[in-house]
Amino acid sequence: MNSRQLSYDLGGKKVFVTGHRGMVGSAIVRQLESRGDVTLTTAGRQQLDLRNQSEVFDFFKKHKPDAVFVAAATVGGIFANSTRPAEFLYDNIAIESNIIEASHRNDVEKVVFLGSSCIYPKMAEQPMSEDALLTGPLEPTNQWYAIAKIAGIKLVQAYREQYGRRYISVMPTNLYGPGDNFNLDFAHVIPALMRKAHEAKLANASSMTVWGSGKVRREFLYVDDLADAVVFLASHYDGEQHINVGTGEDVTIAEVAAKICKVVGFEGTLEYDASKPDGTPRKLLDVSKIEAQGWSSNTSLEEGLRLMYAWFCKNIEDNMIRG
Ligand code: GFB
Repeated sequence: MNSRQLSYDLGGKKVFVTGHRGMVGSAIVRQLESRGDVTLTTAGRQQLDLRNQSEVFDFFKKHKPDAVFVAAATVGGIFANSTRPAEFLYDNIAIESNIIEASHRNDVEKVVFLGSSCIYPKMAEQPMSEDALLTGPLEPTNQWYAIAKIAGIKLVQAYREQYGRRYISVMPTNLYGPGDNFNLDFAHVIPALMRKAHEAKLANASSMTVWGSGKVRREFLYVDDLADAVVFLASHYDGEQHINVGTGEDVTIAEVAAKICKVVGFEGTLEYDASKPDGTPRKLLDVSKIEAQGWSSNTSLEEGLRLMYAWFCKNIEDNMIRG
């Protein structure tokens, strides 16, 4: 990948990946396993409720990780975000506060906190650079999640400033890939449309529904590319400012819907449901900072969708699809 000098060597370390059953956490686990030189720690929801401070403090005291990836979060697409404001705000503030404070108390050397591109203002100049944070009002459909993630960035900065911790924040663009949530009440646009197209094809339906106008633009990053970036940044980045991770390219929802239908093999028409929200008009990250560090994404949207659909087909047969 890159031969730049390491700022933190993960080799030989005990690494706790929170949220390892989710799409992002499981991709980070795959990435770390492929290195073969770290000892992984994970904990399922039954074993550890990350919203519970005393459980988290006890877990850290017992397991003493050297490095922690904060991939655990209450997440969802535009519908879940706008209908579950309390869960999106409370759960995420509790999870990140507990993990970061527990990391500090137990002298964790490196924390990588993951946020989201929805931290930026709704009308931020595009592409959105890291400096756009807190320069304007948020998109209402995901303001609760965004506020929680902004609090996480500030926690990381505060622990750096007050305690000299080498913790960092990474802001991914919209993600998709194996392990995504296909439950239509929670799903982001790609898994939702993949599932709808698959079911429409099996039912020989003549059309399927796409929410909103189809005209808004989103940038999509394949989750294994994100995991590669996150592990790269853990080793090579130690800045106080959060850092964007994306592809630097965006498409309209209509364009991504057409690509999904092609990969799935659904040839019917798309009907746009204007009663559903569009959300933010455009979300494209400025990725010049991470590219200057020596990292860029390498999975095209077409290739990522093919890989994701192959995973979906295999797992739906085995009844392993969430939702
Ligand atoms: O991916 P998505 O749910 O979230 O929606 P956001 C993206 C766009 O796709 C919106 C449209 O304009 C949706 O109206 N869309 C079309 C659909 N059909 C569908 C469908 O069947 N399901 C869904 N879900 N969307 C989220 C935030 O915003 O992005 C989170 O709510 C987070 O906070 C995440 O930041 C990355 O891109 O609008």
